[in-house]
Amino acid sequence: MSASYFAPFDTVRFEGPESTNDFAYRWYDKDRVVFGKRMEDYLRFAVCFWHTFCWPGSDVFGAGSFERPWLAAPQDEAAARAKREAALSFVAKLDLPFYCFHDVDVMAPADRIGGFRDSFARAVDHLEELQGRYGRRLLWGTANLFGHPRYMAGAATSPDPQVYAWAASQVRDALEATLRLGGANYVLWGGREGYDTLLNTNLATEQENFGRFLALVVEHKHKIGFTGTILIEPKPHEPTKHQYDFDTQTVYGFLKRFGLEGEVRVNIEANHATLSGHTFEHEIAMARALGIFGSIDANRGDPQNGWDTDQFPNSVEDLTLAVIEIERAGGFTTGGFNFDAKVRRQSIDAADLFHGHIGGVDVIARALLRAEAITKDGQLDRFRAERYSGWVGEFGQTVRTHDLAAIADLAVAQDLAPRPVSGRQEWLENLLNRF
Ligand code: XLS
Ligand code: CA
Ligand code: CA
Repeated sequence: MSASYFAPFDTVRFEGPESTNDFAYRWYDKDRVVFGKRMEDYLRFAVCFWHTFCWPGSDVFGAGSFERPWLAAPQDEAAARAKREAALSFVAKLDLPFYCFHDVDVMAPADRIGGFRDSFARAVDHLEELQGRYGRRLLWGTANLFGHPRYMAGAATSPDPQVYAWAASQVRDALEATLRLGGANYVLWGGREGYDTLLNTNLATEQENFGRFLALVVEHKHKIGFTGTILIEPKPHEPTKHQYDFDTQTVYGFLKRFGLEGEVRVNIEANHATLSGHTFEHEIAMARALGIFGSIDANRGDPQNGWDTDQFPNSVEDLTLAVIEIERAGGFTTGGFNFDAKVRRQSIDAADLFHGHIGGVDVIARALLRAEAITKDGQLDRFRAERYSGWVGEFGQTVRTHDLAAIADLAVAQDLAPRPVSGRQEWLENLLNRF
């Protein structure tokens, strides 16, 4: 009931823009070299377990609409096995290199801590075997510290130290599993690390506990010899009213406070960026400027909806700006593009899972080609460099190195009258539209 679910579909291959095959890539040509790397190595695509194999198509008003055999069966070890088989076989059918999971996504549910650990351990053994069989790799692992009712008031920020300890057990096991499976990163998304009301919340205690938890995770990572990257995934709200990892700049302040800015980077999700009132490229540019760019969760929101709709990306224009920023950051090191995206509730067929991923892959591949053309053209980068060129001249150097009074004296002595210079926004927008 598992690998056979995708059996009617052939492996998706590159056929070029003229192809009439709905199950082919038009732009993602994995061996084509862009920015000096094979597309597959540059983009490092991953498929996620939670939206694609665990979510049944339910919403707050209605039940699951998808017919996935492993979800219809009782949620026991056999169903979990079937789900894992289906998942890895699907990643192979898409011919994408990576996948991502939360502990609870891949295992049969268990409530007591001992049973939970055993069930997860069985899942990890099986995943190791499947990775070998299907030739797929783990982009990142994580622990789900938000789904179970015990986490309703947070995990590392829970008022209850027993909940904190449960979370520590899950993170230890998920981190060690990530190491064993050769994962490139470990993600921490603070889904309920925030509050619903200040009336019952001690902000100071919660943030101290949160910072210490992160420090403990980093310490354990070094202890076990995990050389991948620890990533925090910012999100401003949802499920809670306010989340502490609000956006990239806030996360950086938090890392600085706990002395972890050299240890932890960010996993930027497009829809979380827009929920925080920023653009996707703003978050990447900010991470780059602060030296903490790590990885991407690719998706999009709906401009008319104020929540996390997690739709597949479909705008080459938006993605081009994101890829330009990624290239400016030097490209991915351990990170990649994870599809944290789900098909719509009415897209109930196995075929829809292919359409969603194929579309997302092609949009990003096309954006990559466009970003390369814009970067090679050079006008965009030259304009920006020229705009700041005063800072490399003699006057700029003096301003950079003197104290406030000396700079002020210089302004007075030279009777300065700086001339406003056009920012040329419309010209820059026109320039981009030529590609
Ligand atoms: C939810 C988040 C979550 C993280 C991993 O909004 O995107 O799925 O990526 O816990
Ligand atoms: Ca995400
Ligand atoms: Ca999301």
